Amino acid sequence: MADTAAKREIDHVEADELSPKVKRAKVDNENGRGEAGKDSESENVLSGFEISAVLSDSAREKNIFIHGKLADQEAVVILEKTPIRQDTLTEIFSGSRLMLEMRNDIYSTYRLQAPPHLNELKTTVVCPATEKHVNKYQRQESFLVEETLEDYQSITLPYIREQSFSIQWVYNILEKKAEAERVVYEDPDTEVGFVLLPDFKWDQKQVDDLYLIAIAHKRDIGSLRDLTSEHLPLLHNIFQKGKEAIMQRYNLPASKLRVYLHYQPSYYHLHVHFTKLGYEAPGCNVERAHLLSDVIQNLQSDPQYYQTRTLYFPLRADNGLLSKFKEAGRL
Ligand code: GTA
Repeated sequence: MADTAAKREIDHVEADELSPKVKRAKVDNENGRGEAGKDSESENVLSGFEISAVLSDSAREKNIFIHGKLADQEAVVILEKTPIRQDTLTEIFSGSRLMLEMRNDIYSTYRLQAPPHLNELKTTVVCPATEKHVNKYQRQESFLVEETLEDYQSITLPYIREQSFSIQWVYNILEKKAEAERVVYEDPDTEVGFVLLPDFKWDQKQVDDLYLIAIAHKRDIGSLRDLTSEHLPLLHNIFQKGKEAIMQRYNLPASKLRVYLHYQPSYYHLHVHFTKLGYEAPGCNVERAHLLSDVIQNLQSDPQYYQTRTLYFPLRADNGLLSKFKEAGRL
């Protein structure tokens, strides 16, 4: 029953409530063009991609992470099959080629070749990719780390000051040098303002896997650890206005959203993840995701909560920070 209700809701959102921009993107995609489709249509930058290794793949998630070289530069390419949209079903059934594989009693299986524009792969390219990118996407064992405040100051902080990923892409968004046309909502205030836009993991074709990020304009908050009660107005603002903007644009109420921060994040500039409840977004598990509503309450009851608590998080086997914890005898 719940599923049917959810599907109906998505139908409704799909058909009626997506913004003109998202609708246009859908139409463009249906015509074989994406929002950035002009580039990919005219030039296949991946035609010369030289594969050196498959970093990981998942039959269940239907994606593959590949390391290789693009014009002599290290690159990571991620290919991912996208969800099947309900509004494309009629065309899939009427416009595809169907090859019978087997028939037995009431059962039969086929290979269905959908029209090319309904058979696309979401493709993400990181180029030039650093060694850290290659490691990040490699399938590895994880270990849970226990970080006291002292560990944070003596191990984590020095490490992230030297080793964290560049956040140039974040500044490009805040300064409208990139993705400006994708912004869903902005509050320009320098203290409590933020930019809300689709995460680059979301292709925006269906709300089923909705994923947006809110990036704070304030530049001096690296992660959860830096938050104090002083930041409550900023957090309240992101929570409230982010939910309102998503309701307005995608007709998705707050009760359908999972709003959280990562600890540790990959990028040390305050940002909040907004994903659809029920969608198992990478990194939404309890050892990494901290619900924004809990963060707000914790800071309300103790202004220094995140500056004093022991925090737990997973690290992959060859993460440099994990080695630092091991060297310090903390693992
Ligand atoms: N709009 O340029 C960008 C951009 N970049 C570089 C990162 N993000 C961006 N969004 C826009 N434009 O949700 C997004 C990321 C992420 C958020 C940063 O910013 O998609 P975080 O600091 O907490 O870091 O959040 P996190 O969660 O580790 O990053 P990420 O990349 O999501 O990695 C988590 C895991 O997700 C990875 O280990 C991998 O298993 C998986 N993953 C990453 N990218 C993809 C992908 N394209 N497809 C499928 N799975 C992916």
